[in-house]
Amino acid sequence: MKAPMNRGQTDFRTALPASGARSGAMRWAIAGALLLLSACGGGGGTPGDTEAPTVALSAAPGTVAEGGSVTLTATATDNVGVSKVIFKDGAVVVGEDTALPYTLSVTLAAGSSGVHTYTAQAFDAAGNTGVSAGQAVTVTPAAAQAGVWDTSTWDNAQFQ
Ligand SMILES: [Ca+2]
Repeated sequence: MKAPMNRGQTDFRTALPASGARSGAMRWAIAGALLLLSACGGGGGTPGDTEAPTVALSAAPGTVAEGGSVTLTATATDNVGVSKVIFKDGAVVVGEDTALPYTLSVTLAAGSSGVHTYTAQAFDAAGNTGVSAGQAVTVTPAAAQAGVWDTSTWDNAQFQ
């Protein structure tokens, strides 16, 4: 029973060399991922760093019309070093920055009117994270800023 099964496997690999190569590459990728994971678990060069970064966020302007943009600026510090800062609008990640200064420009699309609460989350190399307080930005509908009918002009046109 064993001999025919072994021969069957050999035939399969010979017929599909690409498949064998791909699984080999996958195994290599998995080994690499495991190495990365173990490196992170070891503290990323700073064993025992359990201190989370602190981060503060500012957002300007505080009120913007749809189609406009808001600049988010985070100030983050860590006992070892900040590796990246991600920016969130509510629970949605809107971007990240890995180098100083930690900033992001967010464009408010049509239909996004309302109050948006932004937060910044800072990470260090050991995976500790700190989250800023929320910064509220009010987005006004585009119609309230432009494109409103000037009825006094309209009435004049009717009378003339
Ligand atoms: Ca730290």
